[in-house]
Amino acid sequence: MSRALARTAAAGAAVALVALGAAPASAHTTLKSADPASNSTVAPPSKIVLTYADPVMVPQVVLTDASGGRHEAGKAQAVDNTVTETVSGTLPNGVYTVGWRVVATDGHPVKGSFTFTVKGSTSPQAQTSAPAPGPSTAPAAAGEDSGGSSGWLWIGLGALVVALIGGGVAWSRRAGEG
Ligand SMILES: [Cu+2]
Repeated sequence: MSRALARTAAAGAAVALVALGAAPASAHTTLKSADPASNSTVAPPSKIVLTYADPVMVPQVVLTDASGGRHEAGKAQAVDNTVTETVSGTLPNGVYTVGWRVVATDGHPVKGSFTFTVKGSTSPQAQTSAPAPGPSTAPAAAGEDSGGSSGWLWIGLGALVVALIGGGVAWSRRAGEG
């Protein structure tokens, strides 16, 4: 078996496992599409639109930049299967994380997050100084890390983790109040 074929087979097995694991015993709703789409690069959006497989209620959407700054304007609105969150102002270029939470008609809360990138914005960067401090913010200039992509990946993952933790805390607080 060729190496490529083996890799394909392994990937296929992994996908099958994931599909099996993700197959819901009860049908919670799922996010079908988003605008801006996950991992897309877009001009500054005026709103975030999330479309679910089922009608949803009690929507919560948090839009954070890489520094943790918030960019949503007002509360998210749910109409049938669609949740809309207005974006505050014009987003500067950068990577943004959308964290969302909804309650489906079966009463089960569902949440998730994704990122998108804003490019071609005329809005000045809010912060051009150092990114959020961390133990390894400065990768060695001439290290074995030949490409910048893995650095960006880590920054993105870090931002995602921060957003998830922040969102989780905010949501659990709100849940506690309610
Ligand atoms: Cu459910």
